[in-house]
Amino acid sequence: MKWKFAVVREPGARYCDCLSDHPLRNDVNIGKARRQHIAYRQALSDLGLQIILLPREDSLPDSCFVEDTAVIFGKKAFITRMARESRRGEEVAIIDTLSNYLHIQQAIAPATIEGGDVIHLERGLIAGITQRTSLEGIQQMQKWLGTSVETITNPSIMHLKSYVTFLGKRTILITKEFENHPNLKRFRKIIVPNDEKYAANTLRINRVILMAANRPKSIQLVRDAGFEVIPIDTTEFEKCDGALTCLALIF
Ligand code: CIR
Repeated sequence: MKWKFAVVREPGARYCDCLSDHPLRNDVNIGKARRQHIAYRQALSDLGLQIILLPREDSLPDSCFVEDTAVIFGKKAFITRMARESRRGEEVAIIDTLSNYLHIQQAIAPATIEGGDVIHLERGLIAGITQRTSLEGIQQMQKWLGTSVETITNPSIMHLKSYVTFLGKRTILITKEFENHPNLKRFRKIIVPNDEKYAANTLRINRVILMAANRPKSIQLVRDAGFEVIPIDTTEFEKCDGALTCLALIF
């Protein structure tokens, strides 16, 4: 599957009120966040993706993290129901946009699910049952998308993809604590150093891997494993508990 489009949305006026447990959450620089967002969009565009830039949502602090609003597979999109009240409503503009390209269905309460919990493999998906995603959310998604979905349960984490991402070529980048999970046994694993856990969230655009620029040891490990890596500055998204995949819906 070759990705063609990236839906993105710039941080809005209330970005500094984002949900976050990061120690630097009160130190977010919105001007810098927007500059980093422009560079991110440019990198995706340079890789051949058509950028679909949504208007800012100034009243929704976390609305730049568009990944969480939908899970796309083939010609279908499953619109999620986010766990946190303050994020509900982010999906409205996403539905408007995606319905121009894809068949859409929405999650039904009380299920919750967020795109940050869903790993796309070459065939099928792996989904986390976490603080943000329930088993029922995954079951609804699986029914609509009609593909195989394996699960990894860890109720203490926010999103699975902060710990595991798929790089292609049967390889995953992963933090140590998930290394021995039975549903990940078949993959070649690259383990991020303990002081670079944030690096585990990578964005794969066809054959190229985007990685957080300030995690050099992990970048080197991925390059040594034969992947092309583009480092991207994400400091102002990290402070809001966001990373590279969170900022785009790719299809
Ligand atoms: C949140 O807590 O919901 C946002 N501040 C961060 C969401 C990050 N999204 C992602 O990992 N997919």
